[in-house]
Amino acid sequence: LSALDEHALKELIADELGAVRDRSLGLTTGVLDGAELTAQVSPLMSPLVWDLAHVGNYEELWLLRAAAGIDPMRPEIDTLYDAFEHPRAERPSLPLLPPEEARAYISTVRAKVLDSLGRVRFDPREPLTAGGFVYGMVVQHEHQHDETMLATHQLRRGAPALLDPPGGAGERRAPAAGEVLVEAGPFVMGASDDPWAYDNERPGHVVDLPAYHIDTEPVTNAAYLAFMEDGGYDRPDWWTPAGWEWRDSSGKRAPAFWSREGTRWVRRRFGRVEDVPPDEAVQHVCWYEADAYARWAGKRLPTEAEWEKAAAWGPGADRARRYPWGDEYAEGRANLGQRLLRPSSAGAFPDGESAYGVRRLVGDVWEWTATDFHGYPGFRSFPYKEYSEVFFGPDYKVLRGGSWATHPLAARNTFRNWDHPIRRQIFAGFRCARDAA
Ligand code: AVJ
Ligand code: FE
Repeated sequence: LSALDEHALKELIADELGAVRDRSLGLTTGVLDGAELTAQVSPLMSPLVWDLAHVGNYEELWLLRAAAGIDPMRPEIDTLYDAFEHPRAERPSLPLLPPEEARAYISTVRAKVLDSLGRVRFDPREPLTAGGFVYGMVVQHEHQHDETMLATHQLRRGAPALLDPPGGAGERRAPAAGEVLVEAGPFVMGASDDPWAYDNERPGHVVDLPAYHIDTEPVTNAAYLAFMEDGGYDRPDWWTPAGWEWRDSSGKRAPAFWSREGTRWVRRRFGRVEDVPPDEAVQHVCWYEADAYARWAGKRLPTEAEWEKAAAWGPGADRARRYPWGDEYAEGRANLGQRLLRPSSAGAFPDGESAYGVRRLVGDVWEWTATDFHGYPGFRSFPYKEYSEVFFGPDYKVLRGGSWATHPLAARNTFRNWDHPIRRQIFAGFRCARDAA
């Protein structure tokens, strides 16, 4: 990105805006009828028609009003699509634009954005547009909502609406050895010169870590099942007090969407019921479950610094990589971008391993870390506090790496996601770490 001149960058932006819109429409249009788009499948989620108009309204605010100085198109609807004015549970009772109107609104916004793109100057002294930042922010935002819409699809009941894409995971080799040692020493955490990095990834700063071991692959369903069968949910010593309380009050004893059929474990995935695949990365577990598993295994969750060093650094490295395998995104190195509708299995994507030999860090499942969500030293909110700053504190745990549903533009070694430790609807799993003796 940094290497592109303004003209080439604008062509890339126009292409990426088109690609993300195709994706959003593919999750909403022609796959579900108007009633289903307007319905709420869970109080945790918005009606899909809210997400659809919200991405267009966000685009209007940032690309038409802020970047291009164009007057509001429909200021009266701003309040409906402001995520802070209306929590998700309230959204179905708002006078939302019906599906046809929502599509018309977002496509009008888009036409005006493409029309004004050529006139907006990417002034290096103007942080909003430097390097095309605000356009990158809007593209990433829509991809993030597409992932949220996939979580809504997964929660929904009824006949399957989404098809598994053709192609599959590609080559699978023997899983890498159980864990690797990451030697003690400093690395550069976060981003300083990535023009599309979010505020919470900045600034890049040196972090010095003691040596640790980290799992080479995410924890599989088979391994998680071994924890369950060993009384994982019945022994308080493996759980934190808050985790044990969650286990009591929720009554959960298996990952979300799993159920027992005779002697087999099956799972519901986008409306289809199938055997739980043993080698696939476990997903739909909350932080408390991941943390209890790690203690059962004699390990712990990695801190987010440990996760990022394992992904971005390497023996003898003097700079961080953008992805585990190198600086450029390359198709086939990771299970990203909805190329599958599920995580891959241990041994898949061997060419995506990091310099330390750690696999499937990016893609497959978001990985819970031990770390609460906070700003890095020298953090400055940009361009608005409600993207990340208002979430800093002990209520949210950081997740890293992106899932199979995350687009490559919103998945990089420095990218940070966060959620409450009880949440299971996101595509999250984990891997373990331990101190080196
Ligand atoms: C970064 C995934 C926690 O969905 O709440 C979307 C992303 N921010 N719109 C969220 C986001 C504003 C955010 N997460
Ligand atoms: Fe949003």
